Amino acid sequence: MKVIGTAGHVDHGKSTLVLALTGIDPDRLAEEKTREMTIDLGFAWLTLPDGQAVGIVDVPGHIDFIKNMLAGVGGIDAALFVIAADEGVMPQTSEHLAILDLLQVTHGVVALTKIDMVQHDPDWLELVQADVAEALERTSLAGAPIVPISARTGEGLDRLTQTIQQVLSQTPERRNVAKPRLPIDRAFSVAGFGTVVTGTLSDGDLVVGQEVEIVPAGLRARVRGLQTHKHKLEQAVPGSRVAVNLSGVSKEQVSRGNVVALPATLRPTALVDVHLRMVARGLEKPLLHNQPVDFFCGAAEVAARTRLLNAEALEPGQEGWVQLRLEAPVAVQRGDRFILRQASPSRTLGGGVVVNPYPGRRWRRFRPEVVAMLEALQSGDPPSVLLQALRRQEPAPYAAVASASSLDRASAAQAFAELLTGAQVMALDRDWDAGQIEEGQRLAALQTVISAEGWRELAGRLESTLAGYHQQFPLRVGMGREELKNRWQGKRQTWSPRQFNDLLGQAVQEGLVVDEGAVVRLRGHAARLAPKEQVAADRLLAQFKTQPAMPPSATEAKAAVGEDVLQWLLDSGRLARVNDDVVFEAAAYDAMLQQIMDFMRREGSITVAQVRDLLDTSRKYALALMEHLDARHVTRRVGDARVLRKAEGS
Ligand SMILES: Nc1nc2c(ncn2[C@@H]2O[C@H](COP(=O)(O)OP(=O)(O)OP(=O)(O)O)[C@@H](O)[C@H]2O)c(=O)[nH]1
Ligand SMILES: [Mg+2]
Repeated sequence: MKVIGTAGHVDHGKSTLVLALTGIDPDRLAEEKTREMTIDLGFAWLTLPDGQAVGIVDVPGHIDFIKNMLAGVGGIDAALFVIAADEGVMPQTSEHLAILDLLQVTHGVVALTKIDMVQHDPDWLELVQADVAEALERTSLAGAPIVPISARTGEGLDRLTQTIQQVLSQTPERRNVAKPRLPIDRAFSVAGFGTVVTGTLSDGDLVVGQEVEIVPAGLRARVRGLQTHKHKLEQAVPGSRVAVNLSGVSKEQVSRGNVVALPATLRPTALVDVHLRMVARGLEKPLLHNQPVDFFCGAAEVAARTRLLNAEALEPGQEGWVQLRLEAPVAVQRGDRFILRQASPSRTLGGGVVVNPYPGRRWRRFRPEVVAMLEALQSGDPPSVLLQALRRQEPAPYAAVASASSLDRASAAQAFAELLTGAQVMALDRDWDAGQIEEGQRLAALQTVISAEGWRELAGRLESTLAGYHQQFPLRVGMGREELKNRWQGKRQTWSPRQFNDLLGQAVQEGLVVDEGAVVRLRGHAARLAPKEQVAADRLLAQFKTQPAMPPSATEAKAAVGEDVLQWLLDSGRLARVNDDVVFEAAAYDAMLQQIMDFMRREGSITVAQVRDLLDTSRKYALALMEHLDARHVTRRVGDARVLRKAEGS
């Protein structure tokens, strides 16, 4: 089903035309009859020659009631733009046209009405037509058909209905994503039925008996009955004018601007990121940062303040990114179109599209990354939206990225799968299997998600950090893990140990670095001694080998070869450190450990004295070895003796 909305200057004949086309007088209020002027929205319907029924929303033209006009124009498929031939383009002709343009209403018909008033002057009609065509230029209604008519004589009305039918045949089908939204434009009560709300339904069907939520009022109600064009229905479809009889709420609890939706499908928000286009002309001053404005979206109206994200001020005709802080929550969605106005003097400032209904926080101004994120969101393509959210905080857990993207769960998961397939993102979690992407649960567990670009940057930083370290300490095998983590993550981030391990694991897997356990080095790095140092090192090692169980102390070794060479001997695995001062030659260390283990397996336990005798060493070395094994949880002390820990012994 389709809905058209009238527009045009006060008294130009909108309501009269609706009556002439449909037989229904849209002006239903007593005050409207006495003042001969539309004050609030009126509703009617028309059966086109091809048999399809079309809803009509009739709006007031008077500037004082422009808010009501804005509440009605939200959900229309096409505009019935009414211009009186005798007056031509007038102030609200222009303002309504600007509003339709900002709302991107791209389909419409111009009814050039009251031609009976200008019949004496045929040139005049031609002049006005040219004028109107010019006014439409550079708007979303450029080139719309102009049909001269008279509601009084009936001249041109048939052609007008034909043209409406033709224009509507070109409008896109309403989407149905099973998430019905009915922005309430009227709420009243009917004796014997109770509360009734009306609106133009979008995005899904409403069904009698359904439980619904009124957002942002936060009320639950049940659909007791449905009507479209005064006909009872069991199910209402998107794009139709719907009256919903609600049980469970009173008329006083619901008002224009609230939205009827299925429970928990629409979350209210009081902070929205929007792309704003300013009206082309008619403003004395540019829009400023922190300016009070009125925000109109759907049938809702709420006061707001601007936060200009990429401009000091927005001049007429300019576009920009704006965060709006609303004084009360509203139920809006990404992609919804809105209008910004100032109350006094009454002016339409601009309008555009809600790009991010849940920014969650105040953006800092003039941040390229914020603008990039909003641009991606506007492009509407979920993968780039998700990628932008990831780029802002990577490496990050999947859940954090998905939530920052403001995509719904299913689209985020789908977008992530696409990005993975296209190798634009990586999930570095060691225990993750990309084959299981379907499982939302598994996605939520991912801790280390990064974009391919982000990874390249990190890999580059890892390489330069380690290269610098190797240059500074050529004799060291590599950099300690803790120090590496601090340098690699930088000052702005704190990675969890798990994230660090995941990232390092990726670098190892790619062959960039070698993980030596305590230290990490670039693959190409080999600590090499100068010839003189090599001689000293060889001499020291020979000394260790001649007295393997009672070798020189660390202090003596350091005195003999220097700190760097000693460290190199330790890092390269030629020497093994047992405590601050006790160091063994590596092979000797392994052999002694083996002897101790064999003894314990055979005898059940071992004392320090037994170690001393077994290895033919001194008590100092025996004790150092056993304390070392205790510290490594290989052994456990029981009285004077040591036994193997369970895990080792079994
Ligand atoms: N001569 C002539 N008068 C017309 C025609 N259409 C409307 N009128 C008269 O113009 C006056 C205003 O018509 P309305 O239909 O109330 O105008 P409107 O655009 O709905 O006005 P608002 O809703 O207040 O913006 C009424 O007195 C109508 O009788 C027409 O085709 N010919
Ligand atoms: Mg009217």
